[in-house]
Amino acid sequence: MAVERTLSIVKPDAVRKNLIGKIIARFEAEGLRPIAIRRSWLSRQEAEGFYAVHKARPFFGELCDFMTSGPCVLIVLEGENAVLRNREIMGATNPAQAAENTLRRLYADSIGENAVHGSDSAENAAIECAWFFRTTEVHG
Ligand code: IDP
Ligand code: MG
Repeated sequence: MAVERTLSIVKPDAVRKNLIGKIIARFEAEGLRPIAIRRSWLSRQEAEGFYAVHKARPFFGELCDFMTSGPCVLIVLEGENAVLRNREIMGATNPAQAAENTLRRLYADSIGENAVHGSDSAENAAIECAWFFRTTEVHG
């Protein structure tokens, strides 16, 4: 297995519920190392660019409204198999279908407001980390 990097976001719903520390502690407990962190209130342009792949989906407007509804926390995670590990820790997109003890099962309210983001491939992880962080801000 290879050491990878992936982008995690503690979404605005989880920030509002004061869950930043719990979520980061979970990543650390699972062996994923936060190597860059920034609390940020995304602009419309940042949210729409980040989710551009979903532009044609019916929920795109709702998703961008939600992601700009308050501050979030942007995190680059590093570790063995980090992309897949983070997806396993997050659980399914819809919290009703997420496995026991996953972050979304524990903390999410709905398929839209689902507590965390995680890159879905190594290729997208590189693009997403670069969308929010300069290389000089990421220190493994
Ligand atoms: P993922 O976050 O598990 O990778 P994606 O399919 O990439 O799921 O969708 C991106 C985000 O868009 C989801 O995390 C969720 O916030 C939102 N989303 C996905 N499907 C729906 C939906 O059917 N209704 C409303 N929002 C949705
Ligand atoms: Mg996705």
